[in-house]
Parts: sequence; C-alpha cells; structure tokens
Amino acid sequence: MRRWQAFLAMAAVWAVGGGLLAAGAAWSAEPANYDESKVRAYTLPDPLVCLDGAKITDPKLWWEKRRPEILKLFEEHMYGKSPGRPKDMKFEVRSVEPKALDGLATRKEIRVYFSADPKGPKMDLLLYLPNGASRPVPVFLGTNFQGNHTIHPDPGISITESWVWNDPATGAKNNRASPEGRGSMARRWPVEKILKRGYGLATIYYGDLDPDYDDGFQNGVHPLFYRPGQTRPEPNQWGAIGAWAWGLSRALDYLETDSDVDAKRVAVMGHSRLGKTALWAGAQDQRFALVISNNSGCGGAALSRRNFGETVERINRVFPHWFCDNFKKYGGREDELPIDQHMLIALIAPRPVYVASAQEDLWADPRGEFLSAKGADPVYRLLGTDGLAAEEMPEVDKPVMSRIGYHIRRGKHDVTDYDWEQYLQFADKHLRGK
Ligand code: GTR
Repeated sequence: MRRWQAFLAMAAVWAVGGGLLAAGAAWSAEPANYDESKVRAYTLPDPLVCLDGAKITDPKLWWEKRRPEILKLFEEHMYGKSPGRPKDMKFEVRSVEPKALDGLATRKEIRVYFSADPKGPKMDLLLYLPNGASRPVPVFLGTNFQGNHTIHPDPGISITESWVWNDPATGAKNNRASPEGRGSMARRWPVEKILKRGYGLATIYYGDLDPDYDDGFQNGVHPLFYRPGQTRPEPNQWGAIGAWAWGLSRALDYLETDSDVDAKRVAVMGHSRLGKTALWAGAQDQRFALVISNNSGCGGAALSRRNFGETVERINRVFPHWFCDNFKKYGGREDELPIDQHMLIALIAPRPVYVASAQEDLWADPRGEFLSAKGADPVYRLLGTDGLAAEEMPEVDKPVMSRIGYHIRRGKHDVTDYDWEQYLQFADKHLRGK
C-alpha cells in the first residue's frame, strides 16, 4: 500500500468501525459543499422518457422498454455488469444449532462455494431463524463490514478467515480477525429484536466477495470470471460494489433452497457503502421483496447531480475500485450521466423500498437522498402503487411508511435501534400481508 492509500484505509476503518464519519468529520482535510444555496441548478433525467424520446405511459412499456434500458445504463456507466449465478456453485450447510441464543433461534452456517474448486472463492452465510414463529419465515439479509462473528457475541459463530480491516475495536491485526471481535458490531444488529418480531436474519461478510481496497481486482471473486488472458474487469464490468451485491444474490440463491425461509419475503438491507450495495442488489435482482438503504449517500440513494457532501469525483478518486471504470468520466460532469439515483430506486418499483438518512450525516446528503426517493415516485404510481407520501422532506424522526419509505433521524452516520425499529414496522406493513 502506498502512504495515501494507507491513510485512506485508516480513515475507512474509522468510518466503518466507529461510525465516526459524520458530516465529513473524518475528511475535514478535504473541503465539501454543505451549503444548500451553493447546490447548482440541475435537471434530472425523466425515468419515464426513453433515450429515444418515447414516453412511457403504461406499465407494459416500463417493463419491456424503459426498465431494461435504465438497468443497462447503470451497468454501463456506474456499477458495471455482473455475471450471473455460477454453474458450479455449491452450498454446504456446515452447522445447525437448534437452540442458539438461549433457545430463541436456530442458527445455521452455510458455506457457498462459487466454483467446483473448494479452494476457490467462497462466502460464509450466517442465518438465524426465530424458533417461536411458524415457518417459513421472512428474512432480513445484509452484508456486514468486519465478519459475521462481529454482529453478535454468540460464541457459535465462526470467525471469518478472510482479509479484514485492522481495527482495535474488533481486535483484527495483520488483516486477520480474532475472537476479540465477537459481537463488536452488535449495536448495529439487534438480532434478538428481529427474531422476536418473527423475522430471520441472514448476513454475509463483504470481504468474502471482495476485500475493500484497490488491488486491481486480483483478489475476491472477479478473477473467477476473467476470460482467458483478461486481468481486470472491462470499463463496463463490475467493481467491488457489483461484487458485494452479487454476493447478496448468491445468498438469496441459497435461501431459496432452505424450506425454513420464505424466499419470496427477503428484505435486503445495508449501511453506507453497503447501503449502495443493497440498492444495487435490489435493483438488479427482482427476487428481493423489499430493499433498505441506510445512509447510503453518494453512489447510493443520494442524487449525483447535487454537489452537496460527497461527490462523484471524490468517491471515484478515493475508492477507485467501487464502481466500474466508465463511472470515472463523470466526476464534475454529472449532468452528462444518462441516469441519476432516483432511477436506481425506480428499478426497485413497485417493490417496497426504504431510504433512511441521518441529520448529522451531511456527507451523505440527506436532502439528496429524499429527493431521489421522491424522484422514483412517478414510476411507482405508473405501476399502480403509492409512491412516497410526502411532498416535502419530513421532519426529523417522523418516518413516512408509504410504498417508498423515508426517514431522517437525529444523530450521526450509523445504524441505530431507531433505524431498525422503522425497518421492522415497514416490513410488517409491506411483507406481512403477502
Ligand atoms: C465513506 C464514503 C461514503 C460511505 C462511507 C461508508 O468514506 O465516502 O461513500 O460509503 O465511507 O461506507 O462508511
């Protein structure tokens, strides 16, 4: 690692570990615009007008013409195209504990091998199922930042063997996890609360798919899909976010085979860079019944055209591995993008989607997140559901629970119990009846 990369890696650890990144606090060295009056004028592309000018006036045209077009634009210009399900993928249920968490849950650990080679890339899925609820159960599925063992102190969770961030908070050294890290991120995962509400919880560690640093895509799942002679993804092929989102779809592939899980009621959830990931997973894979973006910001729910907080130029410079190379053209030229993030949310329509912001998380541009959710509204309405039932940004701590849900809560960039309480209510409303 070069020195600046080491600095950025450290900063990223603060961001993911301590939740310290608020209003660019960890980035004070770099100026960003936090002044609403300095947001430049912009015009969003209309999700209901095709590139050839055709207007989408009925659902059929949306499904047949505009939706595939928008999906392709996101692949080509932003996240890159991902491969499908690998033909030799295998699931190995490695453990089942029917009396986990003092009998509250059944815990399963499943290893997903992406190729016939057991030494090849693989990921570990952790699944808790509520013992009190009748099965099959709906499930929340999310990626985690530091290993499955960090989401709960449960000593039965295997410690990740993958590359991890060095972080005193998780006891990880030399990029290896340690038992000290057990439960170190538990405050972001109210496992018991979720289970008691009748939902299962499934999680994967994002580093199993692709370690979160720029190595030219030599580690992680990318090389598995190189054609002979290829050494890195093409400018329109998947980056790291693409790989993490792909992992969520592979987790869902497994969940579809597990008769304890109602795979038609899986909510995909993620925070920050993993909120961007959840949105992209939900946009591509229509099997996800509900999608939750927690403080996903730039490259997630926030509109790219507003120069507020993190920008396209900055995100591509600091995290060159997150998006496809084509996206790098758009730093400072967001107006030339044929898409903006309201269209990412529109790809999820008419499935319920929840966008959550935090008041002090100006770096992620809460207003830009709201406006993007609102910008998807016409597509939801065209498809016959309500959209976002708010004309203006709601007050702090006043969630809106329409088909597009939104809240801005007090506090910093983080996932809190308050956030989860809203997600559970939103899921009760939109998944329970199904
Ligand atoms: C920041 C990055 C954000 C957000 C965040 C995180 O450094 O600028 O886009 O993704 O990291 O994932 O914690």
